[in-house]
Amino acid sequence: MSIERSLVLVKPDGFARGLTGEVLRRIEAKGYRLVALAVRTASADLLAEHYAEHVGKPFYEGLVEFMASGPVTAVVIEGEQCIRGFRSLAGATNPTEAAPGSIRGDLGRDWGRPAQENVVHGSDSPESAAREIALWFPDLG
Ligand code: D4T
Repeated sequence: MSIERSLVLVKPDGFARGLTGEVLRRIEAKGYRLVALAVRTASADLLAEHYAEHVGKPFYEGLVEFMASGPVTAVVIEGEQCIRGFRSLAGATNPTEAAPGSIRGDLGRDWGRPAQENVVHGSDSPESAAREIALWFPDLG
């Protein structure tokens, strides 16, 4: 058994479009448990830490600007292999290419803006999940 936790974000595009409930519905329908949930607008400092691995990449500035542009819903989910499971639910990073049936494939698209607006984030490894959960939910034991 490998019970994991993952950090999911409904990004500013998904939040603004009223898709938080739909994303949560898919997570719960899959069978994962919600452990913590908060609506907040990320500070520049939080985003710099969250996206530290992308510093210097051509899309970094646009990404951080987009992620600070409005509220997000931050969620900690739990379940066996939920890190890989949620990434599968989310679909490919590029919403134009994400498979129908996935969150990004069904709900995302290219809006012709500098940052890729792809509705959700999900941690990509147990190490990233632990780091990201500590950043977004410092009080969570
Ligand atoms: P996140 O981290 O948001 O779950 O996305 P992924 O894990 O699927 O993708 P990523 O780390 O490669 O990219 C992080 C974030 O940057 C945006 N992005 C990415 C972008 O705006 N332009 C790009 O060219 C790329 C590669 C989308 C997700």
